[in-house]
Amino acid sequence: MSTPQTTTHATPVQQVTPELRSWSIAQAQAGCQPEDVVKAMMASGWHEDVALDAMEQTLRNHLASLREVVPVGGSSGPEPRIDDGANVIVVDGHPIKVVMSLRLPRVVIFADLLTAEECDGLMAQATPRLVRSETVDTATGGSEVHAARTSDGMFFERGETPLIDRIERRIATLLNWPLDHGEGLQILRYRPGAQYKPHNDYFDPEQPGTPKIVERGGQRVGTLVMYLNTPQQGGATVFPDVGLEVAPVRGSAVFFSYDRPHAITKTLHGGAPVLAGEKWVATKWMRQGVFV
Ligand code: PD2
Ligand code: ZN
Repeated sequence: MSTPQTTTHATPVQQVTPELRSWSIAQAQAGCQPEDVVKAMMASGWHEDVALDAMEQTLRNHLASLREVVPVGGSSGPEPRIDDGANVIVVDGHPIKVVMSLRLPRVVIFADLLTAEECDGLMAQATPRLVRSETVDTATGGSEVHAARTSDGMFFERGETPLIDRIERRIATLLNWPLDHGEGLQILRYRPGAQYKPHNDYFDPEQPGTPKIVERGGQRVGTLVMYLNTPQQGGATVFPDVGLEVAPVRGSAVFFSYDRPHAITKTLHGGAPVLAGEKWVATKWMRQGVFV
């Protein structure tokens, strides 16, 4: 490892520079033992006691800053009832299989959330309205076409058609989150080569456009991506922080939630490039409050 140098070797006063601070946090996040980091600092000319103090102070400040990122809307968010070991959840007579669940990031994968007819119906209703996807621009609160997202998409109004209304009610029951806290369904179509680079679905509190975006319904607290077809090759939904890849299979879905708008939720995710065939998804984002 290459350690940021001390400001001087000549005087006993050594400064903990911002560069050194971010370097030691990065080492800790990469799984390095604090004593190895201190050893590397000493090899670069740091006195042992100064290196230990710097390490302790940096990590203490970093942990305190994480505590300040408060959960939105209390501690509970959208969550399926599976803590009793349920392998299948029946919603209005429709059996949905639980395939996998992970605690951090909070991810649950479902199979048979949608029927083949429902997938076909959503694609057919969306097709005439597909346009090149835009990404929310948190700098301004508006949206813009972005190279990170090379799909075509559209939004339905909540409850826009009987099919959409039925699916939205099923999702609300499955995830125990009120219907009116959900954004309208978004449909995306990826052609071969299209992808959605890794991003977070919550709105970055540091961005100037975020207060305007969250005026409507508050922060996002959960995402459900439903697969409407099975691409021939590629197109997994990926979670790079934990090396998870969810294969897109028609009718199945991946749910993930984030109780605060922060990287500690480990919900960074993306849509890997589609290698052959098309990929169609429907996304439901859930807000902290009523989304009108
Ligand atoms: O299509 C996907 O797999 C995907 C990946 C990341 C969708 C979204 N994000 C999304 O709709 O937010
Ligand atoms: Zn996303």
